[in-house]
Amino acid sequence: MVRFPKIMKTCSISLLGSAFLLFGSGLQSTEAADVDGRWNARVEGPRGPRTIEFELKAEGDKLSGKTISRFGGQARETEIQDGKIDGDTLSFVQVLDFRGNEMRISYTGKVGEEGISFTRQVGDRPASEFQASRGAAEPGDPAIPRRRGQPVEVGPDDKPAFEDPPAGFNAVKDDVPHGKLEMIEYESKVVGTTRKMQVYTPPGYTEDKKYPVLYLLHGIGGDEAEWQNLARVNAILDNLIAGEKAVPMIVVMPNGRAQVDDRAETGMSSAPAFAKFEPVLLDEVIPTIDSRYSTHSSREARALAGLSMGGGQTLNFGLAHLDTFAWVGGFSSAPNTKPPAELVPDPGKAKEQLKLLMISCGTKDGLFGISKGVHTYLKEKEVPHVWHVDDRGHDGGHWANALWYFAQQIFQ
Ligand code: FER
Repeated sequence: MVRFPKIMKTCSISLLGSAFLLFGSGLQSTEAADVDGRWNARVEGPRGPRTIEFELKAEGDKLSGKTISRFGGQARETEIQDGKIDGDTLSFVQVLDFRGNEMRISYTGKVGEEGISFTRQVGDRPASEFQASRGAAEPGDPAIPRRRGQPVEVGPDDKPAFEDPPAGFNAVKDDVPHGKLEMIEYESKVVGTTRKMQVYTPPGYTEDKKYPVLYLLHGIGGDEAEWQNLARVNAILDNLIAGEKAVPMIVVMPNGRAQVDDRAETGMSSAPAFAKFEPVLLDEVIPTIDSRYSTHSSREARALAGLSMGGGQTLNFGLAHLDTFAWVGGFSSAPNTKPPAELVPDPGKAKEQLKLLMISCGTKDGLFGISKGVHTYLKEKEVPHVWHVDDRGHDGGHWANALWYFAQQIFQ
C-alpha cells in the first residue's frame, strides 16, 4: 500500500480525542475509530484461557493504555507499548514476564460494529484471533482451564495418588551421605555444538556396580540446571536413598532445547527445538551416559520424566520408545504433548511393556486439561497408570513432590 504523509488537525485531537488524516491531494479524510475506554475478551493464554481487558486511549495516531489479564483470581496490569491507530486499524505490544523471560505479544485490531477483531501473536507461533467487546469483563473467577475447546472439570478421579512428602524431604541434611552433582559436556552432531548436562551420581558411586538411570527433562523457562534449582534433586535422592526408599540411581538432567542457542532466555520461541531433542536424547545423551558411567543399559533400568515442556517431551518420546524406557512420568505436561491416541496408539503393547506410567498435574495449572486428557484416554483403554492430582499450580512444589514419589517407584 502506498503511504501518504499524514497531516493532523490539532483541533480535532483536543476536541474529539481522535485524529483526522488527509490522504494525498484528494482531501479524503479518515477519522480514527473511537476506541477510548474499556474492552474485554477471552483469549487462549500460555497457561490456558484467560480474560483480558484493554483500557485504551487514542491521541492522534498514538495509542496508549493498559492490558488487564485475569487468571486464577488474580489480575495483572501491563502498560501497552508501541501503540498506534490509523483509521479503524490499531496495533500495540504487550510485554509480559513469563517465568523470568520476557514474552512479547503483538496485537493488531480492526474496529467494527461487533467490537474489535484482534489478531494476537506470541513470538513466531501461529497467530490467534479473538473478538473484544466494549465494557469491563464480568468480575469473578476466570475461565475453567480447557484445551482444544473442551471444558475441563475436576472430577472424582482427580485426586492425589500419594500424600505430600514429609518436611525436609528435599533439604540437604548433614546426617545422610551425599551423592555428587557434576556438569558434563558432550558433542552433539544433531545440534552441531558442545552441549551441557548435569549428572547426579548416588552416594558411594563405584565402577564396581551398575546403576539404573533416570533422565529428567526441564520446562520452557529452564535448562540443564532447572530441575536442580526448582526441586533440589540431589537432596531428594540422597534422602530417599538413605532411607532405602529409592534405589541408588544416576539422574541425568540434559538441556532439552535442541538448538545452537539453548539458553532458557530464548523462551517460547524455542518451543520447536524441544521437539528436535528426540534424536539428541536417544542417539547422543543416552549413549554418552552409558559410555562414561557404570550403567545398566536395559529398558528396565531406564526412566524418563519431565516437567511441562519436558513432560510433553517425556510422553512423546518415552511412549514412542518403550524399547528404551520402561518407566515414564509426565508432570504438568505442556501443549507440546501429542494427542493421547497418538501417544499410545497400541494400548496392549503399552500395558505389557510399561513398568510405570505416571501423569500428574495441579488443578490450578492452566495446562490441567492436557494431563487429564491423557489420563482419561489411558483409563478408557485400560492402560495402568498413576494419576496424581493436587491443588497446586504450574510450580516447582508440584514437580519436587512428583519427583519424590516417582523416584521411589522406579527400578524396584
Ligand atoms: C504453551 C504454554 C506453556 C506452550 C508451552 C508452555 C509451547 C510451556 C510451559 C512450561 O514449560 O513451563 O502454550 O506452548
